[in-house]
Amino acid sequence: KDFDTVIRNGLIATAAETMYADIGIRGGRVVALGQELARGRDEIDARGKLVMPGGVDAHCHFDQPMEDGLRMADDFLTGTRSAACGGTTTVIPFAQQIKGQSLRAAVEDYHRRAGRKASVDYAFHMIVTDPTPEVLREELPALIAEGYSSFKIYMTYDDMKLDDRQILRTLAVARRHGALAMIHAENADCIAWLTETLEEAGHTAPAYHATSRPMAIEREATHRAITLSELVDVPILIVHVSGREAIDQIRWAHGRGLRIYAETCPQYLFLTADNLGGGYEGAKCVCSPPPRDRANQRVVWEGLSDGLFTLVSSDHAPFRFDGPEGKKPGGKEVGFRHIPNGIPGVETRLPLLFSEGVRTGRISLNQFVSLTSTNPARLYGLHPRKGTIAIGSDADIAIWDPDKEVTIENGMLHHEVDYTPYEGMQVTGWPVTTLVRGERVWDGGQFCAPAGHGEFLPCGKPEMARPRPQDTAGGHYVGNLPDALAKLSKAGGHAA
Ligand code: DUC
Ligand code: ZN
Ligand code: ZN
Ligand code: ZN
Repeated sequence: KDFDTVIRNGLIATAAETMYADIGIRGGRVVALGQELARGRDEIDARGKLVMPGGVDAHCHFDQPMEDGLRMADDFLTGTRSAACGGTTTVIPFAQQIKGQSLRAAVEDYHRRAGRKASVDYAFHMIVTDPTPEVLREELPALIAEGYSSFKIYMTYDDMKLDDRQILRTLAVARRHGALAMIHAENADCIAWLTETLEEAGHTAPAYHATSRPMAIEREATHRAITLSELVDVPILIVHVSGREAIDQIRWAHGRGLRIYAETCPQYLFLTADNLGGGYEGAKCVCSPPPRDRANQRVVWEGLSDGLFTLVSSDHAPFRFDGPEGKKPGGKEVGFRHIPNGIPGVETRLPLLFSEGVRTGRISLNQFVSLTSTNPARLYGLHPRKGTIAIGSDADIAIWDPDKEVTIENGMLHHEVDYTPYEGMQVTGWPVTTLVRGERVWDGGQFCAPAGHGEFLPCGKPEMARPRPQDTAGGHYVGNLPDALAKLSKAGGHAA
């Protein structure tokens, strides 16, 4: 009945509750929540602190080789280190299929990349770029069943995009086998035409990246993705939603009762297209879709507070600015077409959202936990092991000093990128201790994870990926019950 660790006197916030309680941890799990718990071998005094489930960053890129030989600065060692120091205890990066490659070979490749390097737990989303009959019939269903229950589909980028028919076929597999499809919604042909038109006019500076990807092309692709999802009758997640027009499409879909989930990222709350201007330094904020303007930032904040968005992820895509393989390759300024798309942010995601979201009252503390931890865990089949503080859940916990004032500087961050887009921003509130399965990985300003502490997490088939109930009359439909109940009712032969 003794504890390995007891966290005492903190204010615990989950997606559903806020309570004063102590947390007893044994064997890496939460085994007691209560008052005046017995002493643990290790005691953490959280008086005056906030105790929250560790963040689940369900969209980040580590060690993903790019088309033109570009390399990411963060691998699973430095990427997960940065996550841990920012209060994130689970990450879900991508295993990208290269066209011509089998999906399984891609997954195996990324397991090798992860090796024993991770300090926080991790799962994988697949990226399906080559949905051959073999992939759709054999590999994808098998991999979904083995714990890779989500995948991303691109509507743009020549080396990754699927056409609408390929998307429909792939979504049909998601529906049949219970996976969640994530869609990058931008119209590839519009981008290609705008890019060549800008280049012909000699406009190649980073600022034109935003000009080449206006909101209309995200709006169109978002609407098309919704339509494809409706045809197949399967929920989808629209990733990295940047502003009003895409949000309007998603609200329209919700009005029709469609299960369209939406993700946004800090860049759409804290950056604008102006950050891409002012010379080549603007390359530091080149990501896709591009940041919009202040009015769009406000609409994204509204979508967070009113529940339009299911989750906030970093979309950490770690390219250096200087150096041979980054945004300014070999010190050379390149046209916007050649600037790798993506910005770092796995460590700053939670503090930025806490400071500008919770402290200003735009979202509640419980919404903060939902958006950054509980919902992503649910969406990807990791709940209740991850994403909450409850008896039996992994002791993945971030202890925050809610009043700590921090000026963000790249030097204090733990990624390998040589800049942060948020340099100089002032935030209030920062995680001071992070535990992964009960072990300290970040404490006293030090990264302190035991080497290779992070484990691979097979994901269950997410409840949220199920199609809408077709017939709820008479209560015969069990598809909407939580997994455990559905299993019970099957086993007991008592399904209504
Ligand atoms: N999409 C992502 O999800 N990440 C980086 C670049 C992109 O286009
Ligand atoms: Zn199946
Ligand atoms: Zn994307
Ligand atoms: Zn991404």
